[in-house]
Amino acid sequence: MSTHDVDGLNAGYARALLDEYLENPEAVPSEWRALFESGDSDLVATHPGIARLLETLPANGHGGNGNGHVQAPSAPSGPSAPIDDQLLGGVAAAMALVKAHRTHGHLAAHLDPLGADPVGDPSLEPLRLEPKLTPELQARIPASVLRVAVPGETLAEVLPNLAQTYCSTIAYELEHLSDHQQRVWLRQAIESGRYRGALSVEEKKALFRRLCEVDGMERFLRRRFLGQKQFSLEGLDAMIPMLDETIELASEAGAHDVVLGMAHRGRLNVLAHTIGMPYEYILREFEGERTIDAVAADPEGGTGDVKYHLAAHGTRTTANGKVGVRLVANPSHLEAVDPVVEGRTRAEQTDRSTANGAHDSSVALAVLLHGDAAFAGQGVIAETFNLHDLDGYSTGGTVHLITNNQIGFTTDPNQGRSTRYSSDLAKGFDVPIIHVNADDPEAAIASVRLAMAYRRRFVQDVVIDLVGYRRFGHNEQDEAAYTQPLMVAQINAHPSVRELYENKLVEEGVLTREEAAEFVAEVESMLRTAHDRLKATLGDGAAKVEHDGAIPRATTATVVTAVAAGKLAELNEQLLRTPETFTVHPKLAKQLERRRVAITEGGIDWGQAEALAYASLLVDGIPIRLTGQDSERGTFAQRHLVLHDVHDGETFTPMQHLDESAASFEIFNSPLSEYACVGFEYGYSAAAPEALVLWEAQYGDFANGAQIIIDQFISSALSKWRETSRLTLLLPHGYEGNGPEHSSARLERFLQLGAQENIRVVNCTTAAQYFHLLRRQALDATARPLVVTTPKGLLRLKNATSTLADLSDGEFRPVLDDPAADKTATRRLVLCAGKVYYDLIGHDGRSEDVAIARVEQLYPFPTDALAELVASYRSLNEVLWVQEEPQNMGPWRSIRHRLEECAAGTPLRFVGRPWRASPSEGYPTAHGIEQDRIARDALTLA
Ligand SMILES: Cc1ncc(C[n+]2csc(CCOP(=O)(O)OP(=O)(O)O)c2C)c(N)n1
Repeated sequence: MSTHDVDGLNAGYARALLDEYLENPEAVPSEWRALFESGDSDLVATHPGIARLLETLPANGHGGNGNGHVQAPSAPSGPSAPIDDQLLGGVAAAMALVKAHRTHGHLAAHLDPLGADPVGDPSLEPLRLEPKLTPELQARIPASVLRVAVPGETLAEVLPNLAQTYCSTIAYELEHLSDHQQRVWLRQAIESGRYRGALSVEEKKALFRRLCEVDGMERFLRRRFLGQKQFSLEGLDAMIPMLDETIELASEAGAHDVVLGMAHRGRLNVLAHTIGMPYEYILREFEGERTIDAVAADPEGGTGDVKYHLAAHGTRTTANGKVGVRLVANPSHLEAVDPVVEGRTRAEQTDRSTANGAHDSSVALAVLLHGDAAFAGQGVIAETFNLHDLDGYSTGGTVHLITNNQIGFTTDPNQGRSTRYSSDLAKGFDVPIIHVNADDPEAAIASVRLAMAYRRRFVQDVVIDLVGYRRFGHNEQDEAAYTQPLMVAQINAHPSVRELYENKLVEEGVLTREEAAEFVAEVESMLRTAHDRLKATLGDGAAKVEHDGAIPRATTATVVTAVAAGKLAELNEQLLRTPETFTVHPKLAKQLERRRVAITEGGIDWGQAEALAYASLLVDGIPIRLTGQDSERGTFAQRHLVLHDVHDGETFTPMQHLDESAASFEIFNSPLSEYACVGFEYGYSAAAPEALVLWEAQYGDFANGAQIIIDQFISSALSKWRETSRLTLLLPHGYEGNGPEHSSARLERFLQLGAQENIRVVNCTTAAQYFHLLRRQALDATARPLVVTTPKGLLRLKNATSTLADLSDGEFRPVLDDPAADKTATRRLVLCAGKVYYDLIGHDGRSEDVAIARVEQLYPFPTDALAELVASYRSLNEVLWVQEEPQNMGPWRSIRHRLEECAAGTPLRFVGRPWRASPSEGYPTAHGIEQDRIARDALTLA
């Protein structure tokens, strides 16, 4: 062996070891580790010392064979054979081959039940490597140098096992994970086969029985209710036993709740078999007997929703006790429910009796079932993934199951995504992906076992891509062959998942054909009996669903929102307290100091009123959660509920250190998302009805990024699902010359959505009003979402500040009269809402005899209070509605009929910006001119 050759060996074998070392130092033998750690690794790799070391390698793998060579580090063990160039080169190639299986094995895996050939990859082919890994060479390469956990003494023995592990009906993508511990753990778990262990005979029979139920129900419904939509699961039947296994393992890991989110596909099967809803209940829906439908025409009634959107809750008995399983109500908008499920799960996991909301992710598990087209297409998926490892949002690892039927409605994958797999997005979030062929239910169970073990070990999300097909059209009224004729022909000739599994079990001798037929018949008979029983009670009111379908109304009990002055002063002091060693930024310290003075001298501003509202609620045992972009400080540097030590950056949240705090205060800066973030808070608030949950927009108009959540959950959930919450949206709003995107919170959108007292919409003008509003929102026995526009310039406007007495007396007032008006002399009454009020009262063009009153609550509209206010003016010629927003925006078009009612015949006129396609001027000067015109028009009597 020439020196040159030895150097060649250095570059191959030693470099492979170095690669391994760099990725996972523990995986490399200690002698080599010591060598690599003796200096800079890169240098060591090319250091002539390595060449010299390698020169001392034994002539055979065991070393010390009497030829005088010294035992060298990591001498490969294995069958005796003279070390030669070919073998050493072969070791490097073998390592590359192992790595290729781990990285690209999925490309050669048999994942498609319809039999599409895997594309494969040259790196997986031993004869295409350099040197060629011929069978002879493979037989000479000892397995021990390859660091694999599959069985085999040599590469020749290892390779089939490696291929079986990585390229069969289950495949993995994990090499993109940035955490080497996770990679090593997953490789070990996968290659050892511990999660793919064969099922026992009993387990196999139970799995078969479950598939009979899944398949039996689908076929029964199709036969009996021809053409009714059921969004068949057929082709992905394994999903149900996978959920069984998930729930079982969640319970084993300590969960007492599983929260499920999914779209239409297979939902009826989930209701029956995962939630445990009796067949009768589902069959009743098909018979069209749901009470809520019957009352939809009633003005007091909700609209209800289609059967494959409704929420359900059940209790499952597992080996480790009972587990609550909740299927969250969702709209048609695919994947919109994902962040809602996360928020709900987070609420289940949070102990709101502790000061900062102690979070224990082991007690509940979120499971999201995704469609393959939706997973690749809907942006909310990415937004939701981005929440998964954040302090304020983590739920300890969500199990994502892509129910991949290789089609989206009629759209093929090559039209629906630019990536190879539907799951590819998840790679960017450091999430492992397991692909599994849905025709192999045992592999499907194995994928869940691995996924749940990973989640338990690393508290991280995991994705299972269950690849199957869709036996029928998008729904049962749909002809799939119009658009996918070849696929449909193939599917028609393809046995069902149950049939295939039956064949397998019969072949294995686990089951006889007779037993199998018995199972199938039993399921059929169960369904038939349930349907017959139901038919006997149809039309019998007593058997109907438990509620009458009417929307739960608001109660009329008044809420005390005032807080004793002494108590507020005390809380104010506590909020100004920081640990002795803590140094607040000196400029901020001065601002906070002013809050002390404001208590005695007046000048309580927005931020202080808000803080006092929160503190007073916390000591009364009301938990609070506030999130939004930069909300800890506040976009306009008005809040400062989280302080930062100027010396070490440590944070301190005085709100979490109140003397008598009886509930949690959670506050988090959110990621830059509206859709998922609002969805999350909606979910949290729906699951925590006792808590005040607030989401703040950076500027109000950005809330339209969450429009789907606003439309489909916040405003309509009560009518559709009888679901509501106290979710409060804080939306900065006000025309201050900052252009079209920072002026309007699009109040018109929320007001258009207001009906049947589903939400509350407020645009209030003083710190005290805000204080009372927040307290009312938390304490009102009737929970409803609140949309409140919050100010910008007003945050510091002296006129908008309040005194301690304003907080310790009174309540939130939906209308505010002009305190200085002469009720007899006033000829024009200007009504307005929000910040424009201050532009008007301070304006030099104001004529005498013009009074200015405010409508602080816009929905439900305070008709009685405003009518009374208007009537108190005895000489009115006209009533004006003045708004900053263009005429086609803002409140005008939603409240005009109410204003007319209140004006009771006095002429009503609009003053504001004209109809506009964009909310406001882009130029500050133009803004100033328009603002002035509006004020003059409103205030100048002709
Ligand atoms: C946001 C949204 N856009 C469009 C639709 C209409 N739609 C309903 S199902 C569907 C196809 C979904 O395909 P996939 O995610 O693969 O689920 P599958 O129905 O195949 O199970 C479409 C486009 C919708 N429901 N939601």
